[in-house]
Amino acid sequence: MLLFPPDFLWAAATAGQQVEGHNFNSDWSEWEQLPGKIKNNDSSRIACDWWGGRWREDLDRAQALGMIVQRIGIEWARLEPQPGQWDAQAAARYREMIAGIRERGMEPFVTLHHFTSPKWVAERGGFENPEVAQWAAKYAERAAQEFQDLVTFWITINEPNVYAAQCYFLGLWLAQKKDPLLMFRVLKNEIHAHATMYHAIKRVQPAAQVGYSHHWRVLEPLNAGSPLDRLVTGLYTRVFNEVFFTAIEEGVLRFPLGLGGAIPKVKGTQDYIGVNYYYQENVAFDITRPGDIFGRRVVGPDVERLHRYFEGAGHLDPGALYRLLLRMKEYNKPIYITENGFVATDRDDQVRYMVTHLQAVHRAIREGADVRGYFWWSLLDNFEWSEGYTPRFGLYHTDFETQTRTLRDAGRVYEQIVRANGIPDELVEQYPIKN
Ligand code: IFM
Repeated sequence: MLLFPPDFLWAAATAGQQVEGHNFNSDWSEWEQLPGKIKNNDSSRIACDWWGGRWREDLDRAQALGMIVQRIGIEWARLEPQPGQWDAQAAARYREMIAGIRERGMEPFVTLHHFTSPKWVAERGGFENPEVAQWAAKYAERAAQEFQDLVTFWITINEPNVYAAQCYFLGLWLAQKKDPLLMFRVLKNEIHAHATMYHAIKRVQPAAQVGYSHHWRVLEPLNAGSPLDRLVTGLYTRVFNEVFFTAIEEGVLRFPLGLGGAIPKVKGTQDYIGVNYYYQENVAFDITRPGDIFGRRVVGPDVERLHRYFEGAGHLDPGALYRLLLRMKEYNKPIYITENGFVATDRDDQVRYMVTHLQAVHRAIREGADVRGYFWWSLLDNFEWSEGYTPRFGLYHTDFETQTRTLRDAGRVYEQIVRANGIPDELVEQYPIKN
């Protein structure tokens, strides 16, 4: 048995817009109604119906699997539907939900911003507007005042780098702009927003543990012998993986070409490191793509098949997670893997992914990485942004017509691991880690 440390936090994660439904006041809800934005014209109108009360039965399911933590999101758009106007009813419903996590013996991790903002924020320019840092701080302060007796662990912003890239570099979501310089501005505003949220929470609740969830995409040159592939990979790595993280750790904004500079006020604004990791990707130089800073992301032939299930799939590489966790050691902070997961397919890919990636985590812990928790994405199939209901990451299958849930093999295997606080030998033998 590959045992994990005692008190290791096992969890599954969810996010507000993806499970709640009925969230009509967010920028995403408005945007997704435009034709062609979401695959199959799906919408998050009902999603998993948590706002209709189904959070109760799904938290029962999490408890039944033996989870120690439940990660959820709360929606800014519900809590502050107009600037400065706090919705007491929405707050009361979230209180019930968060208390419900505790009542089931689990610890809540609560995300404040998971890609979605109130419409009024979007109308004022959203993260393009530097004032967003002040708006977000007020929201975070109010949320901390409201829920401080129930919540110790806060995640300010989920995957700020993904948000900036999807909306301002790839031009796929919400603002749908393809403008690298604007993406830098948005990243900078997100960095400030995170830091002001951090300080706002700490003022109310000094003992809170506050961090954010960074999406790490391990990027490697398609052809390691090509200087141009290496150059463009370095650029992508810097912008996607490093800028946000080093700003928070070092107080320096390291944009390429010397753009950026010192921002000492944001330094040290994370009590733990939140890691979201899914896969590795290759990057090739491509002269025909100036708008993509001359880069092309390449997906491996081994996972082409998986595109039927999840278009984002790159190379599945548990070794990349292991290397990443070891690299995080130098920051001397607790690490929580706030997301890791894979889609259900017609084979055992989900279980294989889980068991091999957990072996990578175990190996990193054995070699000194202070990993304190692992949160599978996701507890149940939910609304996967512009991919709609096609990719299915759940430990539970969701039938969106009838809202019935069915436990998958991945859920059964996860329960076994969680209850044993380790990976049983037979699973390691069946799914050995290759790198
Ligand atoms: O569903 C998303 C989540 O909202 C953010 N991280 C990646 C997940 C899978 O794509």
